[in-house]
Amino acid sequence: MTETNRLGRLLLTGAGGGLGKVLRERLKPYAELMRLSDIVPITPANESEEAVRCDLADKAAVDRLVQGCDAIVHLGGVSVERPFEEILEANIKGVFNLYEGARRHGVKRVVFASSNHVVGFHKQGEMLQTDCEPRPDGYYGLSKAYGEDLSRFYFDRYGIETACLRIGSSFPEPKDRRMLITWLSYRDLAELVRCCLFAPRLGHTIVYGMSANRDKWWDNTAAAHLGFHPQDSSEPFREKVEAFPPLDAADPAAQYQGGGFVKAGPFETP
Ligand code: NAI
Ligand code: 15L
Repeated sequence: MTETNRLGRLLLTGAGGGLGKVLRERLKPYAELMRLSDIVPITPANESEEAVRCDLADKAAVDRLVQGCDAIVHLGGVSVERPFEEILEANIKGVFNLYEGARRHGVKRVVFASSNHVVGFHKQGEMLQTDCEPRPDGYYGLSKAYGEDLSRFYFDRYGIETACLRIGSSFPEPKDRRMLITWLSYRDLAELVRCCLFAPRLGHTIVYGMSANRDKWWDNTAAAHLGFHPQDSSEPFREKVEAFPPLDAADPAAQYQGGGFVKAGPFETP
């Protein structure tokens, strides 16, 4: 990847989702053409966009999707805790299909939306480095841990560079006390992705996606080469969030970094 600030064709998976809609707009200046993909239909806004409807679990379709792209921002998949069978298709087979496509078509850089749920069973208040022990808090977190390991393999074996973004909570504003710590503003998200797309050397990097919040559980020192400097903070929302009573201290959602995800399921199968 050269030190330029504009790509040819950028593939954005999950373009119909919450963060996909945000990045579709905010990454526009950095690509001649955005290939927008999702399992739901998307309409291109103008000639700088093309839309490809595709199920990530469909290997042949993903292979065609990836062809001709210069870089990939991979957001597509199941984004919450769900039964294993759903996660398996969209997230585990999906990320494998994507990297196989990248290998076959010579795409050399991927930004992968991983998640804080890779480390969700660490205790709140613990300070985690990017190379800490993964402690996934469910099938969803496990699928993101798989994506992180898979991308490491594709870097070691095929030289495909990846940034794994362990995104905290990226929403218009933090919704609860936990999110005062895990919040990533949309502006900071877009800047983080931009840094990953254009860093002269990416290699295989894991980075936590959080704004410059007052309290922190995550240390991004090892990802300093990305040059990511968050501008926003959850502080302006503190009063509003803290007007609501805190969770009971015995609630696992108040004890572990993954919050409510740590008590989702089990999903009984008939
Ligand atoms: P979202 O659920 O709004 O978007 C995900 C998109 O993926 C949806 O548009 C959905 O239709 C698409 N999708 C689902 N299954 C698919 C399949 N089989 N084939 C193709 N597309 C499929 O989620 P959101 O919030 O936009 O998150 C984007 C990514 O970032 C996800 O990978 C999520 O796991 C990750 N993330 C998001 C966080 C957040 O705070 N928003 C936090 C941590 C990670
Ligand atoms: C995630 O990984 C989810 O995709 C998102 O919906 C939030 O729940 C977020 O983590 C979070 O932990 O707040």
